[in-house]
Amino acid sequence: MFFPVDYYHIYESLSDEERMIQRSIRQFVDEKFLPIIADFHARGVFPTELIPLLGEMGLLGVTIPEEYGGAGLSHTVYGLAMQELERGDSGLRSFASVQGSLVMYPIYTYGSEEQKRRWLPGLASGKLIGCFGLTEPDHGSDPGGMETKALKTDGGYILNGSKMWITNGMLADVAVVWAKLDGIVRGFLVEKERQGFTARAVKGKYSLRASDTAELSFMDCFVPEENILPQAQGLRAPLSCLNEARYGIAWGAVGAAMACYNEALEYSKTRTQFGRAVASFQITQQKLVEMLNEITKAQLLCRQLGLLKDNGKAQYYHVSLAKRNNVHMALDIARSARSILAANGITDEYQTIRHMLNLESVLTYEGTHEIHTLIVGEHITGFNAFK
Ligand code: TGC
Ligand code: FAD
Repeated sequence: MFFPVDYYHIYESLSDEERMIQRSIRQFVDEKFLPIIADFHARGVFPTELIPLLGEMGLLGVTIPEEYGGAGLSHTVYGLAMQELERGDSGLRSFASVQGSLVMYPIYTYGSEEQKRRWLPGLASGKLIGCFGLTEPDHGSDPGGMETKALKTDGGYILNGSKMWITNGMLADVAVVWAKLDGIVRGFLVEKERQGFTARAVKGKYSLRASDTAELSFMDCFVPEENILPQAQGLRAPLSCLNEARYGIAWGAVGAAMACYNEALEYSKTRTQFGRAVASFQITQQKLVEMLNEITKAQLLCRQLGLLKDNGKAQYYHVSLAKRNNVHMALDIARSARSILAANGITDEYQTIRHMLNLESVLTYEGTHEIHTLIVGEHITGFNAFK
């Protein structure tokens, strides 16, 4: 049973509609997702049967206009949605954030009218699945060094190269692939059946087990002229998509932290040692208060970031600060919660260790903790410390 964590009544400042959406996603996670996640996590697969439901609830492309099948809602609603989904599992939020922010957003922002009409409604309903290929085996934090190349040919382009760690890569009907054409980063829509395009599952993950992760390879893969994203020119285009997804992660991580805090709090009240509830020991209380303290600060950060974004004032460095803070805080909370659950906390009878392991990936993807430090560091000092 999840008891909403809202020590400062932050969510009371939401509109009735926003609170209603928050409640309905919370209910979906409690009723449809939490009962099955331990099994999917153990088997290392994503629960694909929930995808149509995610579509029906408007969780795929929350901010994409309704005329293209999206929900046409605010960034604040998008954030709340990601928070509720990640309270279930980071893999569930990953699915929705890749589909919405990394596939639908670039098609909507950089695509032709035909591309938008062809892809967005199907992606919004979950009938089609997409993935986003930026990272390569040898280029993670430094995507500008990518080696995947596109060569102009009659009627289209030939792609060669590979992409690594791609969420939804095995499931995807279409991949948004970033490659250099004449030295400039461009985006291409590659359908799964294209000759020369293969996807191979990444095995052996201890983190984000209930998420599909793949390596994509392109060997003389032809894509027609109409598959290039006409408005996407340069590294700025994929980085702008990351801003959208990082924003959702900043909210999502708070959901994972709330799940861990809630579980540790409830456990500590019923678990007794030395004839007393472990919640009655000062050190346990200190851990719980630290958790609540950090969650409350992160909630305030999200709320304000959402308002900035809805008012068109959020900059990429605002997003980086929130992603950096909230994911790090969530991982700390997961570890601290696990210590309260002690031995029981290492099993899948409790959610905490699953969140803890997932958050190791979340700390790394969408820009590592260090990269976000340097993004904010460059903004406040004016010195670029990347290279
Ligand atoms: P740099 O020279 O700084 O910038 C190149 C051009 O891009 C502009 N720019 C941005 N534009 C929009 N949003 C941003 N956040 C931007 N950051 C920079 C910049 O102004 C410039 O524009 P122009 O017009 O002058 O050319 O680029 P750099 O090569 O020095 O790299 C900068 C750096 C390190 C910050 C960047 O590359 C970076 O963020 N690295 C981290 C890579 C990353 O986050 N990868 C994520 C892959 S996708 C993923 O992980 C999905 S997980 C999904 C899930 O499962 O949930
Ligand atoms: P590296 O870049 O090799 O970094 C290694 C270490 O060096 C890190 O600690 C890093 O912070 C540090 N470092 C690097 N450069 C600097 C510097 N200049 N200063 C200081 N420290 C530095 N990518 C996609 O394109 N699409 C996806 O859908 C996707 N999904 C993912 C799903 C999962 C489960 C995971 C784990 C990753 C996913 N990624 C995806 C890839 C992810 O974005 C990269 O892993 C991430 O950007 C880091 O790259 P890397 O792992 O190659 O680390």
